[in-house]
Amino acid sequence: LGVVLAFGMTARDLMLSSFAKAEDPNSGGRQMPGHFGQKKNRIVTGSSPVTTQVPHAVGIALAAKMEGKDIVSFVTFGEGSSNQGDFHEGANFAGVHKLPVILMCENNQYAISVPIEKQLACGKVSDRAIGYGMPGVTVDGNDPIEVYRVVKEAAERGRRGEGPSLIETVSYRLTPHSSDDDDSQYRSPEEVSEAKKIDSIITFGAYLKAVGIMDDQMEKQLNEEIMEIVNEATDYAENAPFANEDTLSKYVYAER
Ligand SMILES: Cc1ncc(C[n+]2csc(CCOP(=O)(O)OP(=O)(O)O)c2C)c(N)n1
Ligand SMILES: [Mg+2]
Repeated sequence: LGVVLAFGMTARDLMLSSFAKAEDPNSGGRQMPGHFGQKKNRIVTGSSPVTTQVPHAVGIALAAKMEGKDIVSFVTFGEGSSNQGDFHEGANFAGVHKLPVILMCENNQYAISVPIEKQLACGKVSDRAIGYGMPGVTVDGNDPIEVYRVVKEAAERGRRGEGPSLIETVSYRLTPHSSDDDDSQYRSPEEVSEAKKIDSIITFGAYLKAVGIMDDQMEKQLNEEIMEIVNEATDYAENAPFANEDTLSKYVYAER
């Protein structure tokens, strides 16, 4: 959500997707929420099988290199997804051909019910970078400034023609994987409540106050403004029409 909001998607776009309405820019209400795609903001739609997006991003970077375009493609995936073949094939191809792509693994320490210890034989996801001839870094995913710094560095590297980078951002999944998932079966409530204390909404807010950029009044105002945007987007999307039946077969293969 954070990434696509930064790329220009709006709260209204996201709510239209959640309510599966016709005006949803991601898929016209066809895909599950979270399957982002929006041409005007250059967000390429993702598929449901995890990690298919990595070869897609590498292919886009290859096209950019062949066409001499000054772009860097950016792709995210989970730490569970970093065990799929698609990650390794995509990373190897990008490394061999020095393609301008940033591979960002959002390590939230769980793949549905499987904890990180049962996912990786190496210590960190970023350890894998050396095997594919690219730099790999692990940063605190709850620290927005640190994440910004390493992504900026990776983008500059890509633009200079030096090839891909692997970034691992470590955070924690604060909710169950989905509404069908009972996370009390595989982790303790204490573990979750400890992680909530270091969520970046709290720690980054405290940092902004400590350095004198934000005060309580500004925080209150910001929260009220955000709430207003979210409420407006929710009302708009809830009242928007569903797709008409005669559009049922649209976008399955191609539009003529
Ligand atoms: C190829 C494939 N296998 C299984 C699934 C079912 N599935 C959806 S999300 C998920 C876990 C992914 O974990 P991770 O990559 O860590 O991402 P997270 O959800 O934690 O961000 C699984 C197994 C899938 N979508 N695709
Ligand atoms: Mg995960």
